[in-house]
Amino acid sequence: MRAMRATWDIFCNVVDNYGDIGIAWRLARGLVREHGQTVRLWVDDLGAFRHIWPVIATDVNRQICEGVDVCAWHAEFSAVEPAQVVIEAFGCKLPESYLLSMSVQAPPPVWINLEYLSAEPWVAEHHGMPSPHPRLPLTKYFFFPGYTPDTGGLLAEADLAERRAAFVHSGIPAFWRALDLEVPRADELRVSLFAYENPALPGLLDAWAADTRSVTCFVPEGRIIPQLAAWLGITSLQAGEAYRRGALRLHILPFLDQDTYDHMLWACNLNFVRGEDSCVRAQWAARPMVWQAYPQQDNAHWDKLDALLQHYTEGLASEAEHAVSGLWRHWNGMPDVADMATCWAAWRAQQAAIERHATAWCDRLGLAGRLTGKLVNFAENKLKCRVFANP
Ligand code: TRH
Repeated sequence: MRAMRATWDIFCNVVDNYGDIGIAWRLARGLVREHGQTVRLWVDDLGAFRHIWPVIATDVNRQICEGVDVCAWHAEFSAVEPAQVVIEAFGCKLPESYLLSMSVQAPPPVWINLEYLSAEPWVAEHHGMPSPHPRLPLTKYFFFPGYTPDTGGLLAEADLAERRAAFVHSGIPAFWRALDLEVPRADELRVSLFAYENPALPGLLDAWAADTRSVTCFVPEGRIIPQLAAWLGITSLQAGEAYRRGALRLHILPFLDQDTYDHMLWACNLNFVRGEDSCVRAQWAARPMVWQAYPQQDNAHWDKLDALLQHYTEGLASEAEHAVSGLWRHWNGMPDVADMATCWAAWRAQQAAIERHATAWCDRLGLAGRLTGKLVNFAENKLKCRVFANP
């Protein structure tokens, strides 16, 4: 059934890094392309946006990109008529004047706070909960992405599996050649590394350098670069450079656009990812992965990590389960874990089982449902109720 065509305003305040805009952009594109919605995306940091989507101009107030009306969100917010559905991404505060305009609309817009993804059990209980505004006649709903059908599901395009299968079937050699890199040798392990600063990094690089088979690691430019340079004993590193230490070859890449980054995840044998969006993309890549959770105060992210690990390792035999958990936990600085050399050796010994599991996990992920479609249904149901209440 075709969804009702509605207007949407998505507000994205870039707090840190690329996850906020990465997710908001994926959602905006999906709403337009797959659900025929009319979308305005308000972004307060077009520079961060341009990093993941290089055609974005940073010096204009409005631009159409992939059918999305991309608007610069300035502190001085000019009056605009609110859309029928308003998404505040990750609890960003809507401009006061916009909120007031929302409150005098009849019917009022459907107002949704899109929350961060977590595999923790409380997510399902809170998904869809209303919160009336203390002063204005408005209600905000909390929409929680998640890994089970009773949550908001996960971001994924309808044709994602099909595109990935076609790429894996015939696109991988061309992908490496386009980056000016050789096609992998039969016993070589290709790894992508996207990470925050991490005290566990030198141990991991040492383990790779000491591996009995070749390990090639690709690092898009970012926060981990100074630590890599220090490990290499040099003062700086730039995209295009390559180094060899023992079995390890390191390639520094430019930061890729969001779609090319997907190809990287599909082309590698193992992906180190971080935060939220790259974590989900790595799961959809059906390749083994190691997740670095976004560090939070008092190590609150450890609960998030354990919650995902619990889901993710379901169905793995105990040795493979220990190998995955050990590497993830060590990478996230958790206590009572073996040293990195031991964790890496355990992972290597279980690699084949972990690879099979990554494919099975990807097939299971679909059970949670796709976030964009669930959000459209949620908004559509609320809109229908409002139309009937305000004939
Ligand atoms: O950049 P992040 O660390 O973003 C984080 C998280 O979302 C975290 O949960 C949030 O609280 C914090 O920001 C504020 O990691 P994340 O979520 O993986 O986002 C990275 C985005 O960058 C994702 O959309 C993929 C994209 N990307 C590229 O487009 N090209 C690249 O080369 C790489 C490495 C990533």
